[in-house]
This record gives sequence, structure tokens and C-alpha cells, in this order.
Amino acid sequence: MTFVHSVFLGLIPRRTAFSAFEPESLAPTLRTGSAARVTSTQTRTRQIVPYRFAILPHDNTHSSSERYENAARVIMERMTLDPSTTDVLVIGGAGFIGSHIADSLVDDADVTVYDDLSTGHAENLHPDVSLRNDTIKNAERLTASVERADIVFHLAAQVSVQRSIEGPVPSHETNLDPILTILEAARGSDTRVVFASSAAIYGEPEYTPIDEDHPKEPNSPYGLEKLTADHYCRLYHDLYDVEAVALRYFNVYGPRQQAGDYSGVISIFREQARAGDSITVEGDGTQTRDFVHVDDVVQANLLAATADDAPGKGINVGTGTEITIRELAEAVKEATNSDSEIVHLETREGDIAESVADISRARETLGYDPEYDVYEGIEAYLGE
Ligand code: UD2
Repeated sequence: MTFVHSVFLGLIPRRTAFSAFEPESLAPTLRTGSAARVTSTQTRTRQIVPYRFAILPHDNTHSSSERYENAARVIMERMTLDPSTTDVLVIGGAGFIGSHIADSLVDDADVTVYDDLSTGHAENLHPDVSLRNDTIKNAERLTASVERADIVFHLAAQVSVQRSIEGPVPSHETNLDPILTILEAARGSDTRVVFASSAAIYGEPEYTPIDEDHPKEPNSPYGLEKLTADHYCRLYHDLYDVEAVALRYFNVYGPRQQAGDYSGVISIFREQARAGDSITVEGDGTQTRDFVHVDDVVQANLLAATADDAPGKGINVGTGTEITIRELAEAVKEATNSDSEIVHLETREGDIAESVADISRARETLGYDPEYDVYEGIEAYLGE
């Protein structure tokens, strides 16, 4: 767990009753990043303390640990309520992204991970997390777990676009049916559901940067499953007042991402560079992506779990900047001090030429502000 995660936010159990709820007092805080003050006369069902307000500026006079320690101190001083009774369920919490979300909340909530460990790993679990080792295909048991939670992060998925093309039916069963179970279980309660959607819902971009209103023409079963689930979140909000939010991830990377046939290009390049093997750029390398560090994805999830205006929305999560795959290969080679040769292979079938997110909605609705550009993020990830 990174230190900043452990102090990122204070979650107040919704079932705690207070008398003077002043939601508007929080709104400017989220937009401007200025300090949130919590006093005993203020009440909110969820209270968030954005960490950036407390972080000292990026400059040469403060090390990053000094900056985070300062953030922790300021946040702790402002927390007046014990948040330890908030129940958080992270479905898919033993996987790459879910385990980072679970880590970030162990000090602020009771965290249960629901995972069958089919692709996730028990080693990713923080010792303070409870594991419910079960399949999301069992609707009855999944319902029971969701009903107990105040906040549900749903990240369990068949994550490979290629596998979904090879086998659309099993992919559908994993990626689509469970979201209905989760949203049904959340009906009639004020459980917040934060769903991991994907940039795959947009298909081949018609323009960039891609905003949330961009046409949605997914070119794989995976993209269609994510799009349908994303729509279900909005629909359950509009029809049944379920507090569901869909976060549309662009290209996520960082610690615990596995290097393998179906994993992200950064983790593949990292392994190749470290082993001294050729770094395999597919095509001419001019295709671009918006790479977002997993810490920033955690930030977006925590904000989405708490922001008043998030329910019912689909929200892009990226950095708003793009890099070519050739530049990426060179950056990885340099950061790892590797002698690997950069080689070019065939272009991948159906590969998207350009992808970059417009993150205005995330900034405005959530107060999201990514900490890492791709070069800083690569350095942090590869420096491990
Ligand atoms: C990402 C997601 C996918 C889906 C999609 C939405 C990952 C792993 N996949 O697919 O789930 O959400 O976005 O648009 O995050 N490449 C190389 N060499 C390699 C491997 C990849 O050059 O060894 C290239 C690849 O051809 C592509 C780029 O790197 O142009 C990114 O590939 P990727 O598999 O990391 O991610 P992407 O954007 O295809």
C-alpha cells in the first residue's frame, strides 16, 4: 500500500445520523482542491478529504515522502469521526486494479474482497482485508455480499479483448450477467456501486480527445459487454435511484500488472527490457495511447465512491495526454537502462491508431487530478 492511499480519504458510514447536513459546503472543495473542514456541526453521508490540497508543491525543496507525510498530517488533523464501520466490497479485489483499491481503504473501512482467485492472486491481498473466495456467477451469494456493503467496487472481469472475440458467450457470462445481480442487490438501498468500464466502449475514435459523448461503436464482445454494463449503471440510477457510477478506464499500468499475452504493453515492455530481450513494437509505433497509472485509477475510484454528482454518470479515467508506442518503448528502455533492441512486428489486427481521453468530466464531477504523467509513472513503476 502506498502511504498516500492509506490517508487518501475519510469515509463516514452513511448510516450515522447527524442533524445539519450541508452538502454544498463540500462542493467547492472538490472543485478547487482547497481544504475541507469537518466540524461536529457539519454532517454528510460521505465525507472526502482530497489529498492534493494537503500535498506540498512539486518542486525541488520537498521530497515525495515529505509531501505525502504532510498530506497525511493535515488530513488526520481534520478527521473528527471514526470511519472504521464503513463496509466496502471490492469485487475482483485480488486482481491488478482491485487490490490497489482494497489497499487504499483498509485503514478507513472494513474491506471485503470478493474474488474466486481465477486470475487474481491471494498474494495481492492486504492482511487486513477479508477474502470471500467465491464466484460472481453465484447470484445468491453475490447478492448477499452486496447487500451488506455501503460501497461496492466492481472490477471482476474477463479482461482480454482477444479472448472475448474467441469466446463471446463465456465472456458475456462473466462481464455482463453479474452487474445486473449487483445493481439489483443495490436497489432499494443507498449502496454506492462503482463499476470498472472501459475505453473499449468507444471503438475506433472519430475524434480525439475522446469525451464521454463520443459515439460508442465497440468492435469486440468485450467492448459491447462493458458498454451494456455501463448503460445498466445509468439506467438503474435513472429508473431506480441506484447510486451507480461507471468509470471508463483508458490504458492502466502499474505494480501487480502481469506481463503476459493479454496484459498491457507497458508491463510487456518492462519484462522484455529487464530480460534484455527485444522490445516488440507492433506496427510502425505511431499509434498512441493514454496511459494512466494505477494510483490515479485508485484516486478516481475513491472520488467516485464519494462525490455527490457522480451517480448516473459514465466518466473517463485517463491523463488527457497521449504517447506513441515507439516513444513508450524508448522511454522504457531508457528507464530500465536496458540494451534491448527495439524491433517492429506486424500491426495488430483491429488496432486503434489513436486514443486519448478528455478528462474534463472527471475533473469537474469528481475533482480528479492525475498525479502522474506517463514518464513519471513509468519511472515510479519501473523503479520498483
Ligand atoms: C486496451 C485494454 C483493453 C481495452 C482497450 C480499449 C489493456 C491490456 N487492454 O487495449 O482491455 O480496454 O484498451 O481500447 O489495457 N503493443 C506492442 N507490443 C506489444 C504489446 C502491445 O506494440 O508487445 C501495442 C499494441 O499493438 C497497441 C498498444 O501497444 O497498439 C497497446 O496495446 P495494449 O494491449 O496494451 O492495449 P490496447 O489499447 O490494445
